[in-house]
Amino acid sequence: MEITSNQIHQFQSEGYLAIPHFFTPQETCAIRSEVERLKSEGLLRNVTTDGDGTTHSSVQQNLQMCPMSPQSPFFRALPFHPRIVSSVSSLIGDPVMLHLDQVFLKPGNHGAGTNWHQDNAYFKISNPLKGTAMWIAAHDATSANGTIEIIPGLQHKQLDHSRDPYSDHHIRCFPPKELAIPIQLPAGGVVFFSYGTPHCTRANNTDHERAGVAFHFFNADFIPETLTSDPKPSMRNPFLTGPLADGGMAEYGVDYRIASNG
Ligand SMILES: O=C(O)CCC(=O)C(=O)O
Repeated sequence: MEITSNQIHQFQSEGYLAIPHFFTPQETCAIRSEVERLKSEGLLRNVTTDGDGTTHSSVQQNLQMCPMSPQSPFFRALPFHPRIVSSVSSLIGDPVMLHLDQVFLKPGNHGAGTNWHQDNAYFKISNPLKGTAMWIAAHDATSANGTIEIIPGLQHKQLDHSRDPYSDHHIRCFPPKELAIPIQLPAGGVVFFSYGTPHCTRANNTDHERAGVAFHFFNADFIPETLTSDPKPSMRNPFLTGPLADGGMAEYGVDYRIASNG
């Protein structure tokens, strides 16, 4: 799968690109199974609060694990998948560096959303189009079960953020919601959206759980402030492309490019 020049143009002008059948059914099943394993081992935690930013809700649940990679060889290896590497490289340019991996799971009936925000309010890179999230629908993601929504065209507008009182650590902003587009995806579909693109997810009011797995990547010529100010550089930021790309050998002692090709 090659990202076309029209798709690159859409990402740059509108700040997002949805690809409904990015992963094969077998790959999708493996992603969902690994999310299930992490959940069943109690590794996801509820970040939803009752409106004071600290008291965890006993009813609403937004179950997050960030990062997954230290406890998941599968999610450590996944970003080295050649289809991911080539797509991200086309969208943000080389050298690509892996930034973060996480999962948000919304249980059926009481799954809470993640409020509006721009990732660049956290990461602060100088050109928000030089970083992208890749949000993977682990289950079919629909308006009914609270799929991700984005606002196109605002990727260069820096919105004001404040602490989200309905999360124990997130921040939120208040973009013009009438411009929002819900990104409905079959399981295994992905949406790439830039670090500047406002996005949120909604409550899951269906009977079935829904999870989104998110990876973030940046062009290493645009290092996020959160990483440059870290006195101990993270061991989780391998290069995916460029002269220093070694499949994660320097960080993990394993070359995941071989594993991904199998
Ligand atoms: O899936 C979610 O609830 C939020 C995802 C998100 O905010 C992100 O990937 O940046």
